[in-house]
Amino acid sequence: MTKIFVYGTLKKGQPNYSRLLDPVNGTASFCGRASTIDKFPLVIAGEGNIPFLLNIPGQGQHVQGEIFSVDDQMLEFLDCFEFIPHMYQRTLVELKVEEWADGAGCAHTPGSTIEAFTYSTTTHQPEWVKLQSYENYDAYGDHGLEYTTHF
Ligand code: PCA
Repeated sequence: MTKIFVYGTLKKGQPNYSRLLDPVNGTASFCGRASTIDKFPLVIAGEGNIPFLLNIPGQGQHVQGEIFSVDDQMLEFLDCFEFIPHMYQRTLVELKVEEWADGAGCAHTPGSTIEAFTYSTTTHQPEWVKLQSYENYDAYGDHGLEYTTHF
C-alpha cells in the first residue's frame, strides 16, 4: 500500500472523489487530514479550472488535504488519470498530520510528521506562478472557478 496526499478534486466531496471509491480502479482507504510542512502555490489554472500544486517549495501556502492509503492498482490508475509525467509528476511531500482516522493502520498523532506522494507539477505554464494561491481547494468555492472536464 502507498500513501498519497490529495489536495484537489480527489478530496472528499470534490468532483473526482468518486474515482477513489470505484472498486474498478482499485482500493483507497482514508487515513486522515494533513497539511504541507513547506509552503507551495496551489493554483486553479487552464481551461478546465484544474487545481495544481506547483512544485515551488517556500512560495504560496501550507496546503491542506487528505491522506489515502491506496493499492498498486489504484496508484496505477491515478498516475494515468493525472497524466503523469506530462501534466503532473508524483513527488514525495512532508506533511503535518491534522487528524488521523481510527483504524487507519499505525496511529499518527496530530502534529506528527508523515511523508506521502502527491501529484504536483514542475511542467506548468510559467505565468501560473502569478495566479492566486489557495490553502484549501474547493471546486465550488466563491472564486467561481468551477472544475470542468472534457474527458
Ligand atoms: N487531483 C489531484 C491533483 C489535483 C487534482 O485535482 C488531487 O486531488 O490531489
